[in-house]
Amino acid sequence: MRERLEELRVEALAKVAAASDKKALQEVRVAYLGKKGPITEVLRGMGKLSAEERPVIGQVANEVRDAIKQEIDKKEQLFDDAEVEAKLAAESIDVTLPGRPVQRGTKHPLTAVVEEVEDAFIGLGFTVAEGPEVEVDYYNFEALNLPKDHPARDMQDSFYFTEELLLRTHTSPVQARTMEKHKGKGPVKVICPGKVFRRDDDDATHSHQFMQIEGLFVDEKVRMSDLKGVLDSFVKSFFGTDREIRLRPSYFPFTEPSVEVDVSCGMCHGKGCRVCKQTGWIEVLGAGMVHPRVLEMSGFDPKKYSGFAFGMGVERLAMLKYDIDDIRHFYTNDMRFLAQFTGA
Ligand code: 2U9
Repeated sequence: MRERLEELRVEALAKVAAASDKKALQEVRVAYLGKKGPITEVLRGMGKLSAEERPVIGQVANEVRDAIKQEIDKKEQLFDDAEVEAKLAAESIDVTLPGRPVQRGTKHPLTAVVEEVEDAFIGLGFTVAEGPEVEVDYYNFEALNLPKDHPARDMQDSFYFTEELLLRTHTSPVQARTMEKHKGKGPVKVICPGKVFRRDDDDATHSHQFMQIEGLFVDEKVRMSDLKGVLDSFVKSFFGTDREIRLRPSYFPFTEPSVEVDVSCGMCHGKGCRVCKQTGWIEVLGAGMVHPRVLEMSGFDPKKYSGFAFGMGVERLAMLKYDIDDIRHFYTNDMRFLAQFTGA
């Protein structure tokens, strides 16, 4: 019986050593240590042994059982440890991996241009004023000396909500509202940037929505030469100190006299090229002395006060400054276009 037990020990330990996973180990455990296993069988047959043999064989049987159990437990622990290790390795984070690059946004070129224009005028004592994009007929037209029968009020040219309500066609109503707030007392010195809307077919130079910056200075004894000095200073700050301006007579209902303002061509310096269409000059602004009726309608006495006003298209400024050939680039959000304006 002792030999049989030793054989079982060798056999079981060999199977433990050969077990490649926990399932195989459990099979060994059931086969050798289970109720129907060979060791239990030996222990059951002990009744047939003599009184001297019984404790000796009992002790050997217990030793063999304990040795097998110990080996199984030991190997099971190894499998458990390996399982935990594998899990930890699979879930580990490599903190040394470089981060994924984040694409940084840039200012929209129109925002950058508006801010640059604002800075130039703030330096000349202007403040920035804003107003509603949905405007009433009175501020958009009437207060600007555009009476009911004026062609600019044609339903075909503006986006109307009702007969009285429309998307503003220029930022001029903001100046009219600002003058009204000052209750007839100067000075008023503001620039008004913002979106404006006109019913137009979009093409390379026209957009049904675009941005304007307009300016207004009303005080006692404001003269045309003040206008010229302010615009010359702005043009030199925005386009460069080597640029000149010239004024040509024009017509706007809200200013009298009115002028178109040209800037000398930065490409050919007056010689004539494709940019200035061989003239040496590029039109950038409209301006003039505020019409006395416009002053009056917003509560200012035209005998005491005078003023100048000007207006410019932001897209046009940006197109000239950055040599952009199509206004639609500003509104189609092509990243290859936008990413060129890094603000540097
Ligand atoms: C008030 C009084 C006068 C604003 C002015 C212009 C001349 C002008 C255009 C330039 C290109 C608009 O973007 S554009 O199409 N603007 O030429 N705007 S004077 O005059 C005002 C405004 C408000 C109370």
